[in-house]
Amino acid sequence: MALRGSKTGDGHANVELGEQKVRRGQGGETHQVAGGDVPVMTSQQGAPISDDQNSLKAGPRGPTLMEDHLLREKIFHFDHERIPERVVHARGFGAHGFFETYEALSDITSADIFQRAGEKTEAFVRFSTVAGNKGSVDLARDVRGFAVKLYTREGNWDIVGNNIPIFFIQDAIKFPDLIHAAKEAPDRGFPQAQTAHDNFWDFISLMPESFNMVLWIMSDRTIPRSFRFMEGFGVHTFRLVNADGKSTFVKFHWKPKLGLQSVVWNEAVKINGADPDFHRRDLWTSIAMGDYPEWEMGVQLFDDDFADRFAFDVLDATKIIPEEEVPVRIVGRLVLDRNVDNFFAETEQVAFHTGNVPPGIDFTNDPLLQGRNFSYLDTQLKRLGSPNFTHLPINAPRCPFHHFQQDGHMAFHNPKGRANYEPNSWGGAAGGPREAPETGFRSYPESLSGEKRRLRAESFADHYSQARQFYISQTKGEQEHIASAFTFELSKVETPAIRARVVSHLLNVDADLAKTVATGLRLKEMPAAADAAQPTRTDLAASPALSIVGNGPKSFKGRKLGVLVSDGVSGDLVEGLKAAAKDEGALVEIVAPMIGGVKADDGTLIEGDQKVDGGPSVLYDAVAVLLSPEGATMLGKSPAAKDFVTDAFAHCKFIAYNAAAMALFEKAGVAADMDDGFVRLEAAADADGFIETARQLRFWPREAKLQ
Ligand code: HDE
Repeated sequence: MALRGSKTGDGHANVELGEQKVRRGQGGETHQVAGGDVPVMTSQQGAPISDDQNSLKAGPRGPTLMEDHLLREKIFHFDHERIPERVVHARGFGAHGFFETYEALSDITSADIFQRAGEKTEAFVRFSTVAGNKGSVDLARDVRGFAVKLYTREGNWDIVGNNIPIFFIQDAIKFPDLIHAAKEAPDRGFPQAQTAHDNFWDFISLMPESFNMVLWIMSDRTIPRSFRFMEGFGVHTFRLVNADGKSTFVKFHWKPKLGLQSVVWNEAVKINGADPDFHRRDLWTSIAMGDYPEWEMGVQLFDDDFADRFAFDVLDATKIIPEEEVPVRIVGRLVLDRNVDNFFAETEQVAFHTGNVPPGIDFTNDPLLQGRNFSYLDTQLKRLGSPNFTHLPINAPRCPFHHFQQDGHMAFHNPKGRANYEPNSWGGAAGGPREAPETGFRSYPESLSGEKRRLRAESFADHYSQARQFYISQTKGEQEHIASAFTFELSKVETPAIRARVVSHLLNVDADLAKTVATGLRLKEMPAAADAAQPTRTDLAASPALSIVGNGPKSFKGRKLGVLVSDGVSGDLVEGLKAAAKDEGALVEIVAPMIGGVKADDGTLIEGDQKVDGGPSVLYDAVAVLLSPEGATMLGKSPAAKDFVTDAFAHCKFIAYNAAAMALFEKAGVAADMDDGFVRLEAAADADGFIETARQLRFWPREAKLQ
């Protein structure tokens, strides 16, 4: 069998295939090549293909023949490769892993996953941004989706959450408006993947209920350093129901083992240019390296009494329950330990649905959750094209499943035998599956009454108190970031009246914040405070759990150090730094003038991971600049090398350096004795001290001086 397609002189060939033989085996024809057997290429129907380089023609320069069934099949399939992207959360990245139950919760829920301590359950997680299209950038200022599918022994359980514990709106009927306003304007098709535009702020400023969420999205929560360093939340109040039918309210949390960390806005903007895939690359790489990201599952459990006592309605998805009021009990862990084999088959085709709950877990009347339960099946049908999307391996339960649903596009698992309905009298196995009245899913029998009306409960009317509570729970630096984010976003709003309207709401949150933003925008005059359905409560105590900086990890584990080097650098120093980082569980990348690397003073070659203009310091958590005097002079002429230093400085990163590096610093307008964020390395032994210092992640005191 000829493999080479060079018969007509097109020059194409599978170069690795030199000497080979074809043989027939169980898996079809294979070629024996140096590296083992590779399968013979076939059509979709399994027919072996002799020439995949040339279409069928009448003469070498003649027209292509309509008869070419192989060309037709190949192009036909290609033309149909795309499916609709998700209407929200289009850009995402997923990975496989497992959930491990720490302790049995059988007194609280009959959910099988919580019955046996130490049990592991297969899991798939998809992280996402909300507003951007599938090809948009990772560091958009946006909420991150945190959707977890747990393949439990009693059916799939999807916790379709976000990295922020609340939402913009209280009622599902407003969701299409919210998303329309956030996504690109319909007339011009932009701006993409950002909320810094008129439509978003126009809508938001007419929806006071969104203001708690607005404070969260203007915080650094929406520019996480990586998926690995962010929390996840189920958002709504759910129910856990035990075998006796007793219900306990629950809110779900995911706490990252590596602690919380975000980037700063100027850094996010630059990362988007330097590496639009920053977050997906980070997750992929850490899993590929065996550095498995991990989160602990926490539950906030409470009863009707607490719900009645609590200052807000537990059915209102725009409110948190502070951890200080209801502690988060840790009940298990989620580990991501396997990258996908195929992005489309797994990450793109995975179908989450809030309605996927096993027995023992149930819903509440949160009107947003109720709307979601209605929505997700529609979206799966639209995207995946068939009600049989559950037959796809990524969506299929891992436990046995039996029902009488049948047919439809792409049906893989139709019921066997004659019975495809019930009740039936065929008896025994021939009769097919039967209900399980005792153990099957039973909705919690909450008693309900009320007039059928389009109403919003009075208990949902306080829109600002928790926004204020969130704001006062932040460190001073974090508060400044919030003010800058508002100022930035509103500066992109072209209509001055909308800018002022947003500030009118901020007056109900915090007068200083409103003033800072108004000043930053140069508003002509301070607007009056927006009308509030209920006055802002000032008696809610700060919740320390809400600060990112306050809950930092104090470790450089899982972080990335970028080392800018030149020819003549001390090989010892670089090795010392690499060893210290490795001991901490951190990653090092060498940034060199050329990708081929540099020659160290001892003659060894240090290979480059990035060329200097491809490895800007925004890609790293801390940097080191280790140069020879000649190297420093040479890099002093490179804008990319100077940006490496000025950006690391401006983004409050810890900077290790050797004496020679100071010549580059000078060219970059940065003095190494400026603050304690600089650490001088004289010898390899100093490296440990630097990594220890870098555990603080950022040298925040510098920020105040930069203003
Ligand atoms: Fe979603 N949401 N959503 N959502 N959502 C979707 O389902 C919807 C809401 C969330 O990685 C869609 O498969 C409505 C809140 C995540 O595949 C769609 C409402 C929260 C993901 C949909 C909400 C979320 C989605 C689009 C208001 C946080 C990505 C594609 C009632 C708790 C899942 C899809 C993934 C996806 C509808 C509100 C989280 C259209 C109607 C609140 C993480 O069905």
